[in-house]
Amino acid sequence: MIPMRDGIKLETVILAPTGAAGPLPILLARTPYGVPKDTEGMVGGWRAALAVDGYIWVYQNLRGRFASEGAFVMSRAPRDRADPKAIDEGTDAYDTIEWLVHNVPRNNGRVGMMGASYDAWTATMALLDPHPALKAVLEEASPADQFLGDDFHHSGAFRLAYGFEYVALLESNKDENTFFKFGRGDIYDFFLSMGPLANADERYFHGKMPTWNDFVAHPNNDAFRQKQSFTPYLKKTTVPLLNVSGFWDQEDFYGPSAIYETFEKEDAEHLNQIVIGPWNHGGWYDRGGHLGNIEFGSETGVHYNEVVRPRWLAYWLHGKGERPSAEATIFETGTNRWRTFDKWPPEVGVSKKKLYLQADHRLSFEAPKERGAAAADEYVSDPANPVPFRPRPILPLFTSEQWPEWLVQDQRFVEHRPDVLSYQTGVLAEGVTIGGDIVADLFASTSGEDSDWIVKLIDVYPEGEAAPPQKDADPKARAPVDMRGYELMIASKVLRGRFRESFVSPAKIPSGKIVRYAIDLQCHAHTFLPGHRIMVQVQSSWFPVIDRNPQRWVPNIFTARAGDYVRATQRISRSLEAASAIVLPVLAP
Ligand code: PG9
Repeated sequence: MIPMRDGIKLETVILAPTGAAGPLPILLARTPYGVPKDTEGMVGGWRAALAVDGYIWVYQNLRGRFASEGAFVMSRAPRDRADPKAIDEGTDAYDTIEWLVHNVPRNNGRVGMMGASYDAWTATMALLDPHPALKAVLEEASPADQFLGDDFHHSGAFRLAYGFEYVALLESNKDENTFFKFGRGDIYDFFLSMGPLANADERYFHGKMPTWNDFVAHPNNDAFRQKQSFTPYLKKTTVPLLNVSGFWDQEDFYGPSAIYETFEKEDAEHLNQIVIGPWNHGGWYDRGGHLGNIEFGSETGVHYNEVVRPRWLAYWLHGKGERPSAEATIFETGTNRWRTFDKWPPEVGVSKKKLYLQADHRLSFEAPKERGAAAADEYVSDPANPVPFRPRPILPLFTSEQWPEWLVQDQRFVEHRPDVLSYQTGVLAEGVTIGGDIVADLFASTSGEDSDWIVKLIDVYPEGEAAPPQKDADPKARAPVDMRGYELMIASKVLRGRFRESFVSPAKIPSGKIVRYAIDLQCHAHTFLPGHRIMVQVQSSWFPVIDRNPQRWVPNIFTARAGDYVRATQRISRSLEAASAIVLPVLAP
């Protein structure tokens, strides 16, 4: 139980190797999920690669979790510096490091903080006031902004299924992680029959979940939310920082890129670097040869676990080896190769090319020729029948294998719904490689007063005859998957229309008017191979990963009533004057 400056004690476990030749550095992880209960959980699996160099492992429960004293506060905002008694995750990290370097026998005075997701967030928060002994921070999928792009909201749209399950997981019981009991097999059905969002609290949470109460009280990016996003506080790092991310991270893909970008503004000493692999949330811990049905041609997780991470830590914490120099280490999917860039997103050799939505559900690099309001495609978005985000039944997120792989799900399952528009290029004669930020430039109107716009960039695999079954196939190898016609999402994002101009002050959409929306689909590095097609899908619901937009104007969707959820007719424009397109960062071959 390590004491903090305000007397609160935090439950901490320390595991030091016996027989080490000399003093060792400390690797500290601070977690809300409970410290490991056995030594296997502390040093086994991917950690074995680090045992070669040797580290003292330290795991600590955050305030108010398990035996740690004090109160747990989800995404605790940085403290008020005018208050000398105030604490935050930065001070708790500082006080822990201070105690460790003075009390743990045979440590070498160097501490690294690391971990994934929430643990990565606490590691990054340690940069608020880094202890002098903090010599490396390795954040793997840290969230950076819970309103703009990480777990709880995407561009202001609420991530219903995740927010609901996560709040129940962490705030039902201090002493354990509690999985919400849905009492049925399909959460699409559960959330749809729950009705308006207000029923979540009325029926299940009864005002007892602080984070749910905050969702309701702060539906916009107000001062409370901005305070939780730490990018405004973190300007320059004096501690080497490796940001690690996965292109198909279903929880915190926004965070690492945002943190990296924040510190890049002032990084003359080249301390801030980024790695992005073809992973889901935590996928780098696995072997990483494939994600769902998508093969990567090599074991990308093994490469990261056995080469990239150990070398980076060994240099900064043991003073061993050469200083890892790559600014950005990025796995380009499609061609399936690791690449390094001097800058991420790259600027040299990149041209922003618009891929336009055209008549007959085509997509092409030429601007459309048609003019006028008739050059549009229409669908009805009905909150009573929202588009599922993956094929039903949709199982509870945290206790099934569906959630970690939903972003690589074949999108054919929705292609023929009348409320999903799909546009595609012809078969590509040459590959198209993209690297960097993808943005949808959407011109759309709605008969409603608010609307969600979801845009997906998809790689469509070639059709053709099935490969004959392999006679001498290794029975232990993964069975080959028929990938003909597979529709793989490369990037996807929602924009809640009310936030089109400001995330702070939402505004009604003028009904029936064409409005221009910039939808940030974040970054990717990918080659659409010859023989493939590029596809864009547009839709207005993604349920229940995103809550339903009522489509009638209400000041706060968390308090909308059943009658506020109305059908709306959506028109996606593809005229010369209002040319909807997806803007791709095309890399020179
Ligand atoms: N994505 C999880 C999380 C991080 C931070 C806040 C809330 C949720 C996690 O995997 O830890």
